This record gives sequence, structure tokens and C-alpha cells, in this order.
Amino acid sequence: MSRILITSALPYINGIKHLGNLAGSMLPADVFARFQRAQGRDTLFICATDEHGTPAELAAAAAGQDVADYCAEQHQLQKDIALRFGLSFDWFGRSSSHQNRDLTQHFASVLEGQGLIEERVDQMIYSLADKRFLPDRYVEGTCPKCAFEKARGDQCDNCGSLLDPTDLINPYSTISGSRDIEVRDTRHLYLLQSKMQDRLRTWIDGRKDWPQLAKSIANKHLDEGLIDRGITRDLVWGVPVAKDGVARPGFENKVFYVWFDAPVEYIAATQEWADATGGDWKGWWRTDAGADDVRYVEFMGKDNVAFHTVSFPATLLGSGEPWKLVDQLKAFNWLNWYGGKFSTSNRRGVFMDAALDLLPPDLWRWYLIANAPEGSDTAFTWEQFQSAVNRDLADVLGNFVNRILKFNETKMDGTVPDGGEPGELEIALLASVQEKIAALTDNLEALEYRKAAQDLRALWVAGNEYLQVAAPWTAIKTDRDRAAVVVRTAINLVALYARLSAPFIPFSAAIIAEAVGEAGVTAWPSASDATLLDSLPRGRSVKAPEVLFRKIEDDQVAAWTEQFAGVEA
Ligand code: B3M
Ligand code: ZN
Repeated sequence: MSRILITSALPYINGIKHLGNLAGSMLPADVFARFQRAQGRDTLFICATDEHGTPAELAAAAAGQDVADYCAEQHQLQKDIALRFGLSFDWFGRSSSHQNRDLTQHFASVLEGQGLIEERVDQMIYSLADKRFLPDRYVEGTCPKCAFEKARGDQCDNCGSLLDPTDLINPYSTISGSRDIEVRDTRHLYLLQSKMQDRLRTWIDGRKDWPQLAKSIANKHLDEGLIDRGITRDLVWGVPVAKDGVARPGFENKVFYVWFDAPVEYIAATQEWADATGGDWKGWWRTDAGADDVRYVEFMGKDNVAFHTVSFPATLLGSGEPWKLVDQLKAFNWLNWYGGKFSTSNRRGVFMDAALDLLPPDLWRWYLIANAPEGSDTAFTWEQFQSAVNRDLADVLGNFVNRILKFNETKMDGTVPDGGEPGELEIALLASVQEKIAALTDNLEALEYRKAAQDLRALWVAGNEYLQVAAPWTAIKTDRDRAAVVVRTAINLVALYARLSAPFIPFSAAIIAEAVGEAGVTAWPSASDATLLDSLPRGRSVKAPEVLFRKIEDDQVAAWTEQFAGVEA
């Protein structure tokens, strides 16, 4: 398969995301996209803001803004920050686009045609104080499954159960706090997932190479038995329940549920991209238009897995149309802030904008990938972050690059030296580098981020160890040819590091590449290439860059620990 479609879970529009959101979908997706492009594969990396539903309405209300204006503003903010983090989306769309409206309405109508949607009269929570229905996040209460007291109407954050507002025990309005609540009849559309149980089971059983976390979550939901889900809401903001611009009778004041239209936006955002660039969206999404040879990989936090393994595939499969389904789904656990959660309201933890105000993006990228919450939840600590930056980036990579290039400038003539033949040390180094590149390539392909980061670090370490033993500063005193071999080999390693590090730390990698005259050279090296350590043209002038990675000092750690610890609610 030569074409790679990548989607990252769509960040909610309700404010700047924190480092956990970045670590759990957008960043690993970006590393994968960069890696695939470097291998020369035709890659399309899609993301968007998720703009509908109660989170958007509540956030706009809190900001005192009209919801459409709020979304437009926040979309631009998130887009700018993503760019500054180096997230290389081919398209960053908006789920409020007309493409998504049309496609969402299309899916609803074909699903209904397939007998998979029906109207039901539902009991919903109505707030007398607020004079309105309270869908999803407009209501909170005690979780019927785990007794967590602040479960939301759509999902319990404590145990992960998907809920309906009427499931909640002791519910209250999140608008007014009022418990003056009654259950009223209202008409809604239901997606009959129960009818899809067998088809989904067969499909998921066929996903042999799904990472474990995703597969176990999917099977848990199937084992519990799929239940029919309401896919409309009594809200104003969202995709109207209409077909071809004509409102469905009885649904004039209703919209589709945000989780019905959000995943559809993966496709609609590709249409937005196609409309803007002349690209061929069908070739990526329709198996009758060439998408059969696409490998589609999704990235998301674990709380999103149920929607991507059950509801969205139910929409695609149930339509009876030839849509491309996900091939691999990479899910992440939580990145916590020390023991607890990130919190905007309590100013706990670092959010994406604050992160960039403090330090360059690559430092965050490296730490977050090297410590990706893959096997279990992990906790950010400043001490770990400091050590990742100082030890890995500054002491190992940065030191190697600067040491050899500075030496070459002061003791040699500042060009890739000619002369001499590789000796035993170089032959051994080549074998070790080849082996490590093979491991790194395999781990990236297998979406094993921590392992991949370890492989990359091991490559950097191998360079330092080589220099230590080969000691060009000693050789130069007696044997200029030998010094030339060592320096040449090391400068080739520098160029190799630029290419291998680029998916992880693209900004620094570009500076390193530039230093050795390889700007824009990003092709992923082949592990079996015998010229890996001797491919730069001899005589090319090379130059040590400015300090690549500034170390984080203890007093900075102390100050930031306090600054981002949060205030009690
Ligand atoms: N916006 C939830 C989240 O960011 C949601 C993902 C939608 S993916 C289609 O966790
Ligand atoms: Zn619960």
C-alpha cells in the first residue's frame, strides 16, 4: 500500500487544547505523517475543529459570544497554534462547513433508506428554570455505573461509559445549576446500532493488526451489546435535521448530535481540501474510486475509541455505500498533570499556547513522544521534562552536532574532509547504525512511539560513543587522514540525524540539515544503504549552528512548577 490517509481526532472548539490533547492524537499523527512523507508515500493528513454540540454552545456562552463568531475565532487560534507546533496537516477543516452539513444529512438519509434510522418519541430532561431541554453536557449528575458525582449527560469521565441524560441519578442543569427538572416527551432520530452488531463484529474480528488498546475497547462494547442511539438533539447550533435544505417535519428546532457529524467531518474536511486545492477526495475515501489501496490510520485518546470503532463504522457500513474504513486505530491513554487532570478553570497544567510562550516546540514534541501514554496513563512532571530536554536533546544530540562541527571549523578547514579509508570502527558503526535505523523504521511503522524514540536516542548515543573512541582530537596530532575519516563519518552522521529526527523535532532537524548543506533533504534513509556514513560530497563547506537546545535550569523548573500547579477550585 503506497497511499496513507491519516486523521487525528478533531479537537473541540471550546478553547486552546492542553499538552495531553496534543500528545494523545495530533502530535503522534503528525510524526507518522512526516515519517510516511519522508518515505515518499502519498500521504494525506486531515484534522479539523469539532465545532458543534453542547461544548461549543457552553463555551461561547461563557465567553459572552455568538456561537458562530466564537467558533470562527477559536478555529483560527487553534490553527495558528497547530502550525507553530509544526503539525503538518494537509487540511485543518471545520465541522461547521457546508461540506459537512451536506454529507451528514446525506448519511442520515441513506441510513434511513437502509432501515437503520427510525423516529422515536423519547423522554428527555427538561429544565423548568431554563425553559429548555438539557441534552448531553447541559446536564450532569451521578453516574449509574460507577457513582461518580460529576458524570456528564453524554459520557462519564470517570468510568468511560456512554450515557444518556436520563441515565443520570440526581441530575442538575449545568446552565443554572437548577434541579427543578422534569422528563418530557420529545421526538428524535435513532441509529439502530443493534441491527449492526453482527456486521460490526465481523468487521472488527478482521482487523488483525489493530493495536491492543483499540481492539479491547471495541470488543468490550460489542460484548455488552450495541444499543440504539439517539442521533439528534434539541439544540440550535449544529447540522440541521434536514435533507436537501428541507427541514424534516417535527425536527425544525433540532440538529444532529455532535458525535454523529464529527467523524463525518474527516471525509468532509477532505472535501474541503479538495474544493480548495483541486484534490481528489473520492480517491481517498471511496473504494469505488481508488481508495482500496489506501492505508487509513486514525489517532485518538481512549475516550474516543467507542465512537470510532462502533458508531462511525456503523454509519459507514450501514450506508451500504463503498466508504473506506479505518485500517489501524492508534489510541492513547491519558497524559495527566502530576497526579491529576489538566484543568483550564483551575489553571492546572500547560496548554498549547503557554507551552510555546515558554520554550520552542521541539522540546515539547520530543518529551511528549518519548513519554507517550501508550501502555498506561502517564504523568507530566517538570523534572522528567527537564531531563528529556537536557540529557537527550542538549547533551546527546546537540552536543554531538556542535562538537564535531566546531572541531571541523577550528582544527580542520570547515569542509567535509577528503582522504583516508574507513577502518574497523567505522565498519562496526555502520552495522550498528543500520540495525538501529531498521528498528526505528519498524517501530514507527508499527506506531510504537516510545520504542521509536528510544531507537532514535540510541542512534544519537552511538554517534557520541563513536567520537569518544575514535577521538579525532588525538588523531589529528599524528595522522591527518585518520582524523579526516572520523570527522567525515561524524558529519555524515549529523546529516543522517537530521533526516531521522525530522518527524520528531522538525524545526531543529531543519537547522541541523542546513548546517551540513542538506536543507530540504528529508528522504527517509534505507537501513541497508552501505553509503549511509559516506554520502556527503567531500569538500562541501559545513558550519556549526547556533546552540541547538538550551538547557533547562533548576530555577526555571522551580518557577514553572509553581506557576502551573493550579489554584484550588
Ligand atoms: N472532539 C473529542 C475529543 O477531542 C472529540 C473528538 C472528535 S473525533 C471525530 O476528545
Ligand atoms: Zn461512571
